[in-house]
Amino acid sequence: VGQEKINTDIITITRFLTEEQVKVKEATGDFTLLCHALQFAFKSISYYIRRASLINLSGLAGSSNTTGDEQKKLDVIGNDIFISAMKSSGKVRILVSEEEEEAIAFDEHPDARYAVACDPIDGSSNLDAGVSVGTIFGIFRLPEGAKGVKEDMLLPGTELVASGFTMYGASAQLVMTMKGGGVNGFTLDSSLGEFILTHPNMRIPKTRAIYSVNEGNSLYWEEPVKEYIDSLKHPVTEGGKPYSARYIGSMVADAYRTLLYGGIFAYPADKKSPKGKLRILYECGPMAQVFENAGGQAVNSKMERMLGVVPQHIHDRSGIFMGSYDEVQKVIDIHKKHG
Ligand code: AHM
Ligand code: MG
Repeated sequence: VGQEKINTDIITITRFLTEEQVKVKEATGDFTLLCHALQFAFKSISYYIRRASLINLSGLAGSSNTTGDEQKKLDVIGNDIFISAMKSSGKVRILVSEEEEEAIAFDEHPDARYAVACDPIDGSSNLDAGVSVGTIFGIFRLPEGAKGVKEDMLLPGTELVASGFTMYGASAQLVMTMKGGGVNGFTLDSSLGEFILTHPNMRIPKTRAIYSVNEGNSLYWEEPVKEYIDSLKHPVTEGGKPYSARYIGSMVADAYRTLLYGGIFAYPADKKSPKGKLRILYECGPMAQVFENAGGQAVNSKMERMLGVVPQHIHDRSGIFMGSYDEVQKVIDIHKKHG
């Protein structure tokens, strides 16, 4: 009586990946090593985010990145951590980061077979307020003979061998999926310094009355988007309740909640930003793979499958609607009606 049952058979991410690797006959261990480097980057970034206000890491770095976004000190640190981790893994041929205009080719590893796309700290406008931010990543395997140039990365999300994100919230949560596989969630136990499998085989609920969108942009929305969001707020069925709005403004945090609770997250293309805001390679694509593999859907503003979209350049943008299967279906149906 009163004795707690202690789990002494913990599944760390290292154990998880090792067990996955033996299932794949031709596996060389390269992918597993790459993932080790990835999770180390997540731990380091998490560490600096938690200490930011104590060690003067809040605020701007005094520069702006390629897209003119002002860079925060932590954006710079997160980017540097990520680049070193990928480089030192020896398994990455080329890396695209939101913070770098050009792709970074690791010519010192000419035989490395992987290409990685990342947003090292997504949602950085939330950083100084201590609100959750995250890292998003997507991993491609390069075809034989790839030269390690940025054009190698202009691939649709269907080519992603793995992707996911880490949310730096009350705890660090790593969500990861592999091509054709399920979605698994790990929580960083900071005293052990290990990501522990806490959310095996995550499935997104089929429906849920929650929507997540920056409604301040509604002036610029196209008709079908306006009609869709209106329909959520003014249910036509008798006794129907309007949806709840939840918008953090950190894609990773909004996505994580949507994955767990269900609902829809949208950042539509609009009259002001006809290509949308979020990036295909390291925001929309990886998220779409996670949501599809968890049983949800993800489409762009033309209602095309997000994973099928091929970026025209490495920082190309897209509108996105992603979430519960049935919630995204409603968006698709309304758009179809408009023709
Ligand atoms: P960032 O990569 O510069 O941080 O911008 C991406 C973020 C997403 O996390 C979030 O979904 C979106 O921008 C919020 O944009 P807005 O402030 O326009 O609502
Ligand atoms: Mg971003």
